[in-house]
Amino acid sequence: MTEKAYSLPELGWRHFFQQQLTLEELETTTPVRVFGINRHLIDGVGEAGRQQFALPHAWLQYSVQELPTVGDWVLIDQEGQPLRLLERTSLFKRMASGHEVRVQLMAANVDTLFIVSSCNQEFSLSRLERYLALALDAGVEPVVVLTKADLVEDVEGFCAQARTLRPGLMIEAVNAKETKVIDVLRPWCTTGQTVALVGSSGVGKSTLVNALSSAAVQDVGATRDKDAKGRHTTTARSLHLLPGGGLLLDSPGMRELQLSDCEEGVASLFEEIEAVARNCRFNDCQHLGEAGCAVAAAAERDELDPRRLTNYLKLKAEQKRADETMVEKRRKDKNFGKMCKRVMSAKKKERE
Ligand SMILES: Nc1nc2c(ncn2[C@@H]2O[C@H](COP(=O)(O)OP(=O)(O)OP(=O)(O)O)[C@@H](O)[C@H]2O)c(=O)[nH]1
Ligand SMILES: [Mg+2]
Ligand SMILES: [Zn+2]
Repeated sequence: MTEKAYSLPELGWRHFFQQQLTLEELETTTPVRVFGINRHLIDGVGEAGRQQFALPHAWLQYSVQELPTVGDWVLIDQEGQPLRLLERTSLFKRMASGHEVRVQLMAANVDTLFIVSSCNQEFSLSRLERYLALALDAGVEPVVVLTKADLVEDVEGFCAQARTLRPGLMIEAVNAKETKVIDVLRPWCTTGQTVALVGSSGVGKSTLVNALSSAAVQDVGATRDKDAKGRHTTTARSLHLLPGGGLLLDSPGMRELQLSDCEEGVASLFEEIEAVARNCRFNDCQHLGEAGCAVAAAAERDELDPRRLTNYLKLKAEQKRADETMVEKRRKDKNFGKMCKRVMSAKKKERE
């Protein structure tokens, strides 16, 4: 088996991360990029190849946001123990599904998000806006990839509509089944660049992933004989090195990301509405019929696009619901904590 080593820049290392290291850390630590996580076991790749390590016990007390996720950079000391997590350039998070209300980290240090949609009835400006808000909130450059361009006459019509969503928005119409698609997307998949994809079911995400990865997808874990012992602990590795030099992040759930806590993304995407809203009489105006609402007045004068305004209000309402559930959850947790303390101290008194 061939042994292929990767340089740090090939793994996505750059000045932003380097400058976070102290002089001592520069000498005594090595950075490792997180390729996959399986419970408390981290699967990383650094200059020395693949490296597996467990989360230090002390880290289990950290908040979710302080723990490593796929795409993160972790500093490893000379004993191979993780020392600390480096600050991220971008972060995708979502509300975990199910009864539990908590934030879940999806991916870190992604450079480009391919927002995949098709040139057919699936195409929806409001859905694209939802994903754009997500990308902007995470701090990631969005690129709209319109698949199935081979199946329609009026491709330009779809592109023109998408172009209205945000000034300077990158849009590429493709046939995802053609190998040529790689050339169109390559500018975002150069050495050290990390890309991820989102989009509805059936739009061609897997087709694109396959095209980008081609047959020659580099599975770093399997290429190192030296680390063969680690191979039996199969982890769901979800960062892949692409043959063209970039990295593709394909962790479970990432492709169907739901909007969670991304108020800033919504605000940034709907700048024209936010600008008007600053003139509402009340600071906390919901723009739902309050007196002195500048947004309603502007809509009345036809100064705001009705579809965008509707979608803006819808996304804001979703944010608010998510926030309220979080607040409610925190309140319950607090009460539960207090109750536990009461029970414990009562028991202690009993024993005394
Ligand atoms: N003609 C044409 N067909 C496409 C194109 N992109 C995808 N398809 C087809 O559309 C179908 C769905 O593509 P997938 O790649 O499985 O879609 P997906 O986004 O991964 O779907 P989920 O896994 O369900 O989320 C497949 O039959 C593809 O061959 C395209 O650009 N042109
Ligand atoms: Mg798929
Ligand atoms: Zn208002």
